[in-house]
Amino acid sequence: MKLYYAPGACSLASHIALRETGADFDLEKVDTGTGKTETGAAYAEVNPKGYVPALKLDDGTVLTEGAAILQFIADGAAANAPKLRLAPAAGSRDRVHLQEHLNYVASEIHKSFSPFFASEPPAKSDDDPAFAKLVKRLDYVEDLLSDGRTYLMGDEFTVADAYLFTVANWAHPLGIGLDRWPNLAAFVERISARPATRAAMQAEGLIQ
Ligand SMILES: N[C@@H](CCC(=O)N[C@@H](CS)C(=O)NCC(=O)O)C(=O)O
Repeated sequence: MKLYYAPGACSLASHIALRETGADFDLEKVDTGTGKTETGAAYAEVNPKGYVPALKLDDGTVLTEGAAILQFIADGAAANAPKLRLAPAAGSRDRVHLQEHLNYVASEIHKSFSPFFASEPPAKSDDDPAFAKLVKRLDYVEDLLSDGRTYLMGDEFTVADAYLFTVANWAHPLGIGLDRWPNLAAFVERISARPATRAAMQAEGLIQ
């Protein structure tokens, strides 16, 4: 299987999850600006949506949408994946809670960060509506983590943590201090110290 990614983009969550499972996979870097992959291939032929991540399976099937890919990885991308419990069992109530987290990270946090990557980003000030929205979305996870839980779902690391880490970590390159969200800041530190996270970030050239 092959993960199409862009360094530090939301595809990092899928990359971390793959490394958590010990799955055998290849990486292909995508320049979403030019639409070309590092081998010179037209990325639109892999994923007509044009964005990362995409996961191409050995039978040629291409999976898209980070939240779906993460659950695929948790459910069985490697033989030992189900044992690792990176997602609660499909059909369980907890699985729905995981999907709530994945969807919240995708549609509320991830997309609230997006305007800050634009060539003319909004002001990082509480008076700015885009920034105020991001603050509100991060306030929610700060509150959730304030009960002392280690991970979004409690004591067990899941693929939702890989995704929340990936997007919350964007605060650093964007110059948005996480000091006002101390529980989230500690969460980001915790996930960044995991061997799979470090290995994925090293492979993407984000850390030494
Ligand atoms: N709905 C998609 C969104 C993925 C997405 O926003 N990918 C960004 C990187 S974080 C991207 O490739 N942007 C380039 C583009 O949209 O052309 C998902 O959840 O996987």
